Amino acid sequence: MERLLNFINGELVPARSARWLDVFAPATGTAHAHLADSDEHDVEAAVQAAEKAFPAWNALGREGRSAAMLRLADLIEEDMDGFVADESKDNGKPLALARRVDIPRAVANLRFFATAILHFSSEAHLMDDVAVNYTDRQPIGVVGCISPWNLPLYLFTWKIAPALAAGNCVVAKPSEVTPLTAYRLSTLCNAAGIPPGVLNIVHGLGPKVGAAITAHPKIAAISFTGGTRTGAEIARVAAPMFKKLSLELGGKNPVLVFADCDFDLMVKTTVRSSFTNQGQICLCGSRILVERSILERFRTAFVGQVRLLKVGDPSDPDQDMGALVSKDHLEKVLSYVELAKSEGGRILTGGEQLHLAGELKNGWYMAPTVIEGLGPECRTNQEEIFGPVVTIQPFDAEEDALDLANATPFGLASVVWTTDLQRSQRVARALHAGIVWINCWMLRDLRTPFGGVKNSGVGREGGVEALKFFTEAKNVCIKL
Ligand code: TXE
Repeated sequence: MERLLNFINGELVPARSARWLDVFAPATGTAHAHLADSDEHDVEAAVQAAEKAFPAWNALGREGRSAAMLRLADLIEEDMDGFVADESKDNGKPLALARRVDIPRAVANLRFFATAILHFSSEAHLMDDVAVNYTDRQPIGVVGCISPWNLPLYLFTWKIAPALAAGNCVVAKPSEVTPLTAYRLSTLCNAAGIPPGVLNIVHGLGPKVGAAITAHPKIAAISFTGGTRTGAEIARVAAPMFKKLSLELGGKNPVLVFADCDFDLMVKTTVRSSFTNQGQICLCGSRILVERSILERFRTAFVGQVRLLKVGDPSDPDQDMGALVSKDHLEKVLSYVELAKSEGGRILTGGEQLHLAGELKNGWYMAPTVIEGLGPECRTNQEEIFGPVVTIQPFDAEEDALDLANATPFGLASVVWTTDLQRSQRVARALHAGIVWINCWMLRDLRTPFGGVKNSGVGREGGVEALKFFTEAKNVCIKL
């Protein structure tokens, strides 16, 4: 079985403990690789390598760093088939989705920040003829990037790219559930001309490697995407050390459907926003709020289309959905279906594990699930499920829709379906969310601020926000 090694100081090395973890293929439920089971000693080696590499990487200047990152993007693109196959195998997502979204987006992340840094500039504040202030934005030094399993290479590169472009050296930890593509990327770094120690990838468990990165006194900033509980733990440890923190956490995103919407486009897109990547995207809409006058029409059309979704072999281009990421996660999602039933919910379709045949018989598949009949206060409508499960709730007036939409501790994304321009603006302003999509979903411009409010996180990623996060602003005042 393939051994996935750490990448420290430009070298592929096993964990110092010489221990290994199993990595599973969700499609078949079988182990397909062994992963370095690292700990604080490996993190320490990575931090030392990063500290040593920092002055030269910074001195390379934005053009030099940009060139190396662009070469890395090219090398990933040249190996597109390999990356796509690995991402699908490791995560259980359809191969076609990895080819259409995950890997091209990872390439785009690297190219975007490699070129954004060339245009990044800072402010000057003139005090009439008394003095001039300018803002000097310097890289922080050594930074930590911790990423989750749902969009593995996409979110890994979304963090390391701005960090590296801004001149930092990185100690990164991909999810232990889906480490394969970050490992594949590490095998290309030397050929891309990224100097040893600039990007270090330490594999292993969150409570060991992630916790060691969080607590390390020489890692001055942490960018994290993952569960809200983990985010709170990272903040608990890092805040008293006064680290910079960017936390992109969970969501319980509402989809507001008004009667005046473009009905067919709305239904088609809502099927996508509910079940893309088996519902395992923090931006998926999981609470569908429908104006009562079209409730029946919506229910019939939506459930009808959901029943047509094909769940099966991720490598078969005919399938719409693959497997859930792990056995534990499947069990967690199924337990929410039981909870929904006990809370009085009616399962309109799905609700069960799917047992496929042959090689796939032990894979972790689940039918797309639609639930109705639950109020806003129940746990099903309050907690992040992060799987192929959505609920439908009716509303009468616009204010009721907003009350329902804002009635959770989360505030990441929301979707509004209406052709009334005034209403769309009003509702967008009143939603407690970091991102509002009007008559669309997942339309992403990498320049825009990305992140959530309330328990969905702290800080914003994307564009200039990310470059600002990965630099420290120093004001220099010169008396004229
Ligand atoms: O996430 P974790 P998990 C949500 C989703 C999911 C739940 C748990 O609801 O069911 O979170 O998923 C590392 N210190 N999202 O368990 O544990 C971990 O190794 C430092 C939403 O996979 O938060 C991994 O690299 N790091 C989400 C990363 O944190 C720690 C995407 C995320 O893992 C750590 C994924 C610790 N103590 C899950 N413990 C989104 N919003 O996109 C774990 N990690």
